[in-house]
This record gives sequence, C-alpha cells and structure tokens, in this order.
Amino acid sequence: MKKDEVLLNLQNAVVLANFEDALSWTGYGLKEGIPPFELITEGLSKGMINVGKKYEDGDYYVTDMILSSGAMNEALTILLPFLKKRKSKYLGKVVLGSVTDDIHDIGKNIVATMLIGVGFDVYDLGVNVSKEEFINKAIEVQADIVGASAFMSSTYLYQLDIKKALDEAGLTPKVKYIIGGGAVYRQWAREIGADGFANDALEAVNLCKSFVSAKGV
Ligand code: B12
Repeated sequence: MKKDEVLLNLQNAVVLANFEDALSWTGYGLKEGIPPFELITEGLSKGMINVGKKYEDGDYYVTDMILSSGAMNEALTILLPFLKKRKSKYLGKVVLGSVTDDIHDIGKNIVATMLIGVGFDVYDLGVNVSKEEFINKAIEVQADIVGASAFMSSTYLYQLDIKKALDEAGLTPKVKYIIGGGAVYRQWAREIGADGFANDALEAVNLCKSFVSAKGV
C-alpha cells in the first residue's frame, strides 16, 4: 500500500474516532518504514484538523472531539516512545505548559516528547498553567527555555502575560521564550516579543537547539 493511503487511513481513523484502526494503521505504517513523526503530522494531526472543521461546521459536538482525541492518544502511546529515545547529550532545560484556561495538550505533549528525545530535560506543567507557575518553575529549575501552548482565541493572550511576567522577573533575555499551538501564528510571536514560534514539534526542536547551540552547548 502507498504511503499516502496509509496516512489517509490514519486521518480517517482519527476523524471517525476508530481506536482499533488508529492502532492498526499506526502499526502498519511503522512496519512499512514510515517515520513516526510523519505518521503524527501527516496522519493523526491532519485528522484532528478535519475534526476541528467538523466541529466548527456544527457536524461534530465536543463529545466527538473527545473521542477523536482518544483515538489519536491511543496511536500516540505507540508512537511517542519512538520519539522519546534519547540519542544525544544533554542540551538544557525547558519548562512547558498549556496556558491558563486551555486544556488542549496533545500538541504540547508531542513537543515535550520530541524535546526529551533530542536531549532536553522537560518540565511539563500540564494544562491550565498560570503565568506564576511558569515563572516559579523556570526560576526553580533554572530553565533555559520556557514554552507556552495555546489553542483558542480566548486563551492565546495569556502568552503575552507570560512574556511580561518573564520580563518582570528579570528572566529574559537569558531565558528564551517560545510559543505555539493551534491558535497562534509567527506574527503573534513577533508582536509579543517572544524569541520564537513553531508550527510543529520538529520546528520546536530545531528552535530550542538553535538557542542552546548559540550558547555553545
Ligand atoms: C482535540 C480538541 C479538543 C479536545 C482536547 C483534548 C486534549 N487533551 O488536548 C477537547 C475535546 C477536550 C477540546 C475542548 C475544547 N475545544 Co477543542 N479542539 C480540539 C481539536 C479538534 C484538535 C486539537 C489538537 O489536539 N490537535 C492536534 C495537535 C497535534 O495539534 P498541532 O497544532 O498539530 O500541534 C503542533 C503545534 O501546534 C505545535 N505546538 C503545540 N503546542 C506548542 C507549544 C510550543 C511552545 C511550541 C513551540 C509548539 C507547539 O507542535 C505540535 C506538535 O507538532 C481543535 C481543532 C484544531 N484545528 O486545532 C479544537 C479547537 C482548538 N477546540 C476548540 C474549542 C472551541 C474547544 C472548546 C471551547 C469546546 C467547548 N465548547 O467546550 C473546549 C475548550 C476546552 C478548554 N478550556 O481548553 C476550537 C477553538 C476555537 C478558537 N479559535 O478559539 C478548535 C479550533 C475547534 C474549532 N475549529 O472550532 N478540544
């Protein structure tokens, strides 16, 4: 079977919240040598984009989004361990979380896993994380990077609050601040003075690596 077909089957498994298919097409894709990250971004995540569209169009309810997340998370239980295998030396410390009032965490979890995989220590604060929690953790662990995820137009403004709090705590510019998530764009990162934005976990990894390599790690 062609790679595109496998990826399409994975997308459909997520859209239809078919847990069994999500698992079996993930297994099949891996057996066929499709890289785990591609199965995530080109298969599962694209399925989630369709789920979001269906919700927006009124064809899906919140319960449908919950079920689809379940199917995606099921497949991720197989895929994330591949991304987590640490291959390289220690690169630094990253504090991550989803902002206040935002409980979307699938994207953030993928970012966290991939950062661990390339050598970062990740302190994942979870979801609905206040600016104070970000700052306190960054100080406690002497973080190199703080990353905030937001998936909603009602929550992305908290990314600005975190930037202000980092400035006020005197952590910037030493601590780099990065943002991402379904609700945000590169331009927003520029507007709030964040050090970077990433569309996906691979970009996030490259961004974080660029900060530490600039420090000579
Ligand atoms: C799944 C889902 C849910 C699940 C979340 C489950 C979970 N544990 O995460 C549930 C059902 C709980 C949910 C609830 C809600 N949701 Co919802 N949800 C989605 C959906 C369909 C998919 C999101 C997702 O997980 N995508 C998959 C991942 C992999 O996304 P990704 O963007 O590819 O992730 C990459 C990048 O973003 C980046 N990245 C992510 N985080 C970070 C962080 C950093 C630092 C960096 C650098 C990069 C980075 O790397 C990731 C990995 O490659 C989206 C639709 C969409 N298009 O986003 C709606 C969506 C986000 N939800 C929406 C809404 C409205 C809600 C609810 C308000 C619904 C309701 N009435 O209750 C609630 C709000 C709950 C809350 N308080 O947060 C809206 C938001 C609209 C808006 N613009 O504000 C969306 C856009 C749907 C829509 N089209 O209307 N939701």
